[in-house]
Amino acid sequence: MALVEVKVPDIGDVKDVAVIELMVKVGDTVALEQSLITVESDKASMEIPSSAAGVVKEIKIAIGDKVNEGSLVLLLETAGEAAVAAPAPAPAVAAASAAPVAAPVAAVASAAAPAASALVEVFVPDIGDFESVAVIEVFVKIGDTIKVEQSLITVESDKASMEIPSSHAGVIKDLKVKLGDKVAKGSLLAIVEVKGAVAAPAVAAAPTAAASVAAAAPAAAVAVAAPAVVPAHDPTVINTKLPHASPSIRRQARELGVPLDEVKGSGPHGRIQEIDLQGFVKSVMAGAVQTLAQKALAPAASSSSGGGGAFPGLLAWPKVDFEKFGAIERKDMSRIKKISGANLHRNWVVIPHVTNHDDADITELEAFRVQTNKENEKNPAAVKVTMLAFMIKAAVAALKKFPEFNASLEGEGDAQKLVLKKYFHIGFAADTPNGLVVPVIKDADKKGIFEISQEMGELAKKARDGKLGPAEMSGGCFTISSLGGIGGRYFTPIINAPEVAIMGVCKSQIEPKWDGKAFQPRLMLPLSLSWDHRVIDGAAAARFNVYFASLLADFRRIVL
Ligand code: CAO
Repeated sequence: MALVEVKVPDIGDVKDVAVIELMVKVGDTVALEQSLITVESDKASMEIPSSAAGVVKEIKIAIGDKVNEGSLVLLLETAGEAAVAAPAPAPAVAAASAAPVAAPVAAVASAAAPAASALVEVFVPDIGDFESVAVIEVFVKIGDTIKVEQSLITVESDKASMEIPSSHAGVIKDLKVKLGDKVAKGSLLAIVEVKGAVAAPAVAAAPTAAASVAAAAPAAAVAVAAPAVVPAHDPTVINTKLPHASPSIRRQARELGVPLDEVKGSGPHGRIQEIDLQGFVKSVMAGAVQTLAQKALAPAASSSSGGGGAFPGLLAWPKVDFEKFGAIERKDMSRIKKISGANLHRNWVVIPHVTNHDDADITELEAFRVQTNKENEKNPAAVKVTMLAFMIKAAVAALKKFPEFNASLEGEGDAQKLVLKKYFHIGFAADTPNGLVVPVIKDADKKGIFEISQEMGELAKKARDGKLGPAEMSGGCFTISSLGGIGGRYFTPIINAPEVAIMGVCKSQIEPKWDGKAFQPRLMLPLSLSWDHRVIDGAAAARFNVYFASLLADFRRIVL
C-alpha cells in the first residue's frame, strides 16, 4: 500500500482553469485514467484523469478552485509499494490545448505573387495531444462568408471538447470534413477564398501553433456555450446552445437518446451532472416526465380516431420527384433556420396559441416621432427615434398592468407553477441575412426612448453582422415582432417559449375613422397579439391589446 499524489497533467497552454465538477469522493475506488474532476477555461472544458488506480483518501481541491499543470488533485491509496512522492502526471491522457490556435495556411494556388484573391487551406491547429477527435458539429457550409477566428467545427474526444476557429476570413469554397469524421492536428478542414491574399508556397502546408493567434482565438468551449443563434419566435437560448455538461455526460446522453437540453443541471451554473442525467432517465421511464418530443406527439396521438401510436392515421410526408416537373435546385438550410425551425415547431405544437388582432391609432405618436427626429436632424450625434422604441415602452407598461403576460410556465402536472417576472426585458425580432434572431433590450422599464432606440440600432446591426452573443439574446420576457417597415396587415406570430405572449405589428396606414360627425384620416397600426391559452384568457388578451393601443394613441398615459 502506498499513498500517491495525483496531480493535474499537462493541459496545454491554459493557466488557472476552474474546477467545475468533482467526479469522485473520498472512499471511491478509481481506475487508472478514470476521470476525477472537470476543469473549464473560457476556451474548453476537459476531464482530468487519474494517473493511478486506487482508493481516494483525501481530495485536495474544491469546486471553484483554480488549478494548473502540477496542482495536487487528491491522494490515492494504491496497492503497490510506491513512495509517497508524486508519480509523474500522465501528460498525454487528457491534455488538450484549450485554445485551439488558428493554423497557418498553405495556398492551394501555386503562384507566389500577390493576387486579388487566393484559395487557402484551413487546417486543424495544434489541439494538444489528441490524435483523432470526432467532429460533432459543423457550423459552416460551402458558400458561407466567414471571419478570422470564426468557429468552423466542434471536435470532441472522450475527455474534452473544443471549437476550431478559422485562420482566415473569406468565402468557403470547399468543406473537407463532415459530422462524425475523425480529425487531428493538421487535418484539412476547408478551402477558403481569401480576398487580397498573397498565395504562399505550397510547401508551407504544415500547420504550426501560432502564439499570437492563439491568444486571440475565440474558441469558446462547446460545453460552455456554443455560439448561439436564436430564432425569432423562440429565443430560448438554453435550447440553442449545447448543454452545459462535460463531454462524457454529453456522450452518455447521446448513447441513451436523452435530449440533454431538457435536463436540469444541479451542478455549478446549472451544469448537468451524471446524477441529473440518471434522474431524468428515471423520471421519463416512470412516466413522471415527458420529453418535449413526447409532449409534441401526445396531443396528436390522443386526438386521432385510430388510437395508439404516434400520429396514427397521419399521412406520410409526400415524396415528390420534383425534377419530373421542371428544373430545381437543392439548397442547405442555414444553421439559424434549422435551429429556429425546430424551436418554432415545438412551440407551435406544444403551446395552445390564440391570436387577437386590433388596431392602434398612432396619428399623434407618429407626428411626434417625426417631429422629434426633425428637431435632431442637425445634430449628428442624435439617435433616430423609431416607432418600435415606443412600442417597447408601451409593452413594459402593459406587462406591468397585466403581470400574467410577463410570466413563464414551469414544471409539470400538479407541480406546475407560473413564474411571474419582476424585470422587463423585451425582445424584438430582427431580420438578418441568415434568418431571424431576437435580441433583447434588458431592463426596458429603466430606459428612455432615445436609449432604447440607440440600443436597438446597435443590437440590430450586430444581429445582421452575426455578432450577437448568447447573453444579448437571452432573458426576454415578451417579444415584439415588427413587420411595419415591410408591409402586410396582420399575422399570427408564434410565441417565443418560455414567454407566454408575443406582439406582432404590421405597417401602419391612413384609414377613415368615424368621429361621430365625419370620417377623419387616422394613422392606424395593426396589432396581432398571440398568447398562451394555458396562462392567459381571451378577455385578458383583449384588454391587453386595448390598453397597449391606448398607450400608443396617447403616449402620456405611460406616465399615469
Ligand atoms: N408602419 C409603417 N412604417 C413603419 C413601421 C410601421 N409599423 N415600422 C417601421 N416603419 C418604417 C420606419 O419608420 C422606417 O421608415 P423611415 O426610414 O422613413 O423612418 C422604415 O419603416 C424602416 O424601418 P425599420 O424596419 O428599418 O426599423 P424598425 O425600427 O421599424 O425595425 C427591426 C427594426 C430590426 C425590427 C427591423 O429592421 C426588422 O428586422 N424587422 C423584421 C422583423 C421580422 O422579420 N419579424 C417577423 C418575424 S415573424 O417570422
